[in-house]
Amino acid sequence: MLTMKKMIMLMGALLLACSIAYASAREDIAEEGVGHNEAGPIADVAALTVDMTNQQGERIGRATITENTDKVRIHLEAEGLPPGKHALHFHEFGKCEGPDFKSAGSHFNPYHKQHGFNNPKGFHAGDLPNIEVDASGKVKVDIISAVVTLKPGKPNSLKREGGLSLIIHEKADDYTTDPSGESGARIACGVVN
Ligand SMILES: [Cu+2]
Ligand SMILES: [Zn+2]
Repeated sequence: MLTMKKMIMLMGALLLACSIAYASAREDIAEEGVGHNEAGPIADVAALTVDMTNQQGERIGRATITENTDKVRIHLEAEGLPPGKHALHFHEFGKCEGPDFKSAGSHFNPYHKQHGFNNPKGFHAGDLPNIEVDASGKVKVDIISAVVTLKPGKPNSLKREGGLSLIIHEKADDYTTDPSGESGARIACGVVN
């Protein structure tokens, strides 16, 4: 039978283990600086609206970008997309010329990093988590990024001369392979400015 002293020590050890696990989970999120938003709406400071267009030039949805202190939220709603996981990135130029959208250039990369959250030399400021399109071809998602800003004049600002673009890809981002995570063709594009 456990003595009272042993019971107290055991409980203390359990509590400590729980708080360490909690802290490391929090660090994982904070380190990445990018993720899906589960914390509810964020106050709108300065909003940007991005109309998303498919390879045929049809408007398929809209993204609304807002900022609260140090985090940017991207609220994306679109339809007519292939079901499944798709990469989503900010690309460096504000030009969406279909059908290949090559005009958008490479990933937005003001700090000269390599691509991918899991790349030791990563990641691009334009890298974002994959989105999941449902069986009906729709997506409605909130994504948080702490590595871009709407404040003008900063190297990582989404508000810049000539703008930049938001792109949805054919495939999921593997979060590792430089320069674009093996995410395939660019299937939708929207000018951010
Ligand atoms: Cu991309
Ligand atoms: Zn990238």
